Amino acid sequence: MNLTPATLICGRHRLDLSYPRVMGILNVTPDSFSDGGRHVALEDALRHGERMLAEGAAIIDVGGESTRPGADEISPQQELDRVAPVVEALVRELDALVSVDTSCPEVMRASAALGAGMINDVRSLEREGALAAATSTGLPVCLMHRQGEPRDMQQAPRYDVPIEEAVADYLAERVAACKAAGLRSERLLVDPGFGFGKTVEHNLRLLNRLERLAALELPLMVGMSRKSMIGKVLERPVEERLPGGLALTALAVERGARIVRVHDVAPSVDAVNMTWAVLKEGC
Ligand code: 9MG
Repeated sequence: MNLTPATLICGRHRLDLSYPRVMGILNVTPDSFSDGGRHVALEDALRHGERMLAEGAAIIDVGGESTRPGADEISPQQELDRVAPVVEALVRELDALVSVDTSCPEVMRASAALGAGMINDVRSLEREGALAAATSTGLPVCLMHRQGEPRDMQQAPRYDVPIEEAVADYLAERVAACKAAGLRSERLLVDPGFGFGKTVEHNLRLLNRLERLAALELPLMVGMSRKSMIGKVLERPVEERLPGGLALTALAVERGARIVRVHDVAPSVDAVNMTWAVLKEGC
């Protein structure tokens, strides 16, 4: 029986997940790996968010800390200074459903107060104070698997069990920790964390076995857009990874993903909708 909730309550917004949705990436980092920090200025960020919504994004994911391999951590205040004005403007001017990509308790609380509707934490609320902060916001939280920290995670990733088992076990553990802290499962999503402490082979196998995560009975989110797994398989630089990414998106949806986090919203919405049109006929 699939107990995955069809609707997430995201503050003022309801997010229907009875079909797959697209989350648009809005990096507000000066060193963002794929947009070169072009959206740091508030007006640029707002227009970029507006365009992604017009192209069919259901959620805008705003992040102020770069999580690309090798990136250094920044202070909570630096992160807040980057993220808060953008969250506020997207909510106030566009009434957008904003997800905040953060591991920082202060940023979670402040973003929720500004009207954000979701928390996306690549560290699965492991940072001190993050579990309590996320619980207090009342917002849904995406828990993501990773091995190591962005600074060193790609140095020599290895696992003692098949990657899909390692990821499923870790996520099950974090879900249990959230429930023990009072964060109900209706507010949780899970993400295998493609590229976070994984070799290309790990990433490919994980996508192949994505259905293993269905056992968690929570909405599944994935992010593969422009990542190096595409670059390495196809030998493409970052600006030529869209076709490879669309293929991965279609496969992820076929294997149960309900949110796909992407840079290129318009083609991804088409890929998701086309894949879903086929899958619906099998229901
Ligand atoms: C912030 N971020 C970068 N990559 C990501 C991914 O694959 N999933 C999630 N949830 N967040 C990500």
